[in-house]
Amino acid sequence: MKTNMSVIGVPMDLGQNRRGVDMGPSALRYAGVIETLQRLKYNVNDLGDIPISRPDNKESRQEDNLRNLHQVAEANQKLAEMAEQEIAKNRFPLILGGDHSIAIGSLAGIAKHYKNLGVIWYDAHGDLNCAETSPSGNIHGMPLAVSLGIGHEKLTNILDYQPKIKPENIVIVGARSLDPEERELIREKGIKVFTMHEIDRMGMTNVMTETIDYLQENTDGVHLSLDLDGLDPEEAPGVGTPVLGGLSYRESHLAMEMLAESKIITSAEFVEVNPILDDKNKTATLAVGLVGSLFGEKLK
Ligand code: HAR
Ligand code: MN
Ligand code: MN
Ligand code: MN
Repeated sequence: MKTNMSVIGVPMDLGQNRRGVDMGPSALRYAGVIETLQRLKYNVNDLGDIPISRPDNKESRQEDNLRNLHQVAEANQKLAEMAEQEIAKNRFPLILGGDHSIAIGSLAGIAKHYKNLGVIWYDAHGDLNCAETSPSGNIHGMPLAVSLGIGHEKLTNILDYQPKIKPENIVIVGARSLDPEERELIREKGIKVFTMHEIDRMGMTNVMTETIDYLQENTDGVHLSLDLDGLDPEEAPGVGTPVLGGLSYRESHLAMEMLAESKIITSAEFVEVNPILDDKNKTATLAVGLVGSLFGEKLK
């Protein structure tokens, strides 16, 4: 991994309807994310937070089943430009959310630099909806579909190219809440998914070994998009859409450590930390522990 790193905070909560996730970047900084990276000898440039425009009351109502479309698109445009620039400077982009709709901008900026960007989507959800299939109208349930070129033009065409990624370069880990049409899309596109069922049966070691082997073969970089709701809500309670039966702290540490060893990760984001719903910053603290493992923290 590169020694030079740029941290970008994205205090976004408009991709869903629970306030508080906009404070995710602060909670992660408070929990010591920057100090952790510095201790691991990274040269860290904290670029601060991207400004997010608040919608006025009229605009905030759901339109075309895409809540806050304009503000979400605008923020993701800024994020895409910034992520793109940091990679151009040969710096590793580490993005702190914010709700998961920010993966639209991260991937738009990052994928520009790769022919075959791989993506590990560590999440309870598939985030493969579009306006036509979404049960909620929340854009944080759509970023993976958007990156495949499926969805509203304002989202799919950020930085004027699409799709950002190919279905065969995606691995979803931790899925346990997939909507019917998301399952169909997964089948149709042949997206690799390790649901909780497979993780229970195979164990995390085998899951990550397969994930790493699979992505190493055909990709020229791998983005880790880690949604904290991939973990079990008992260990990560500070998330807006908790789903029982998730990945443990230990399994997640192991996954991060295996990724560190493999050296395949070229960009990353940690999203959906909501300090308002949290228990004394437990979830942000856990997330910072995972950041440490991903970037090479060792026990001995
Ligand atoms: N699938 C549901 C929807 O589209 C729930 C999505 C919840 N999403 C996240 N992101 N927290 O993973 O509304
Ligand atoms: Mn998600
Ligand atoms: Mn999720
Ligand atoms: Mn560890």
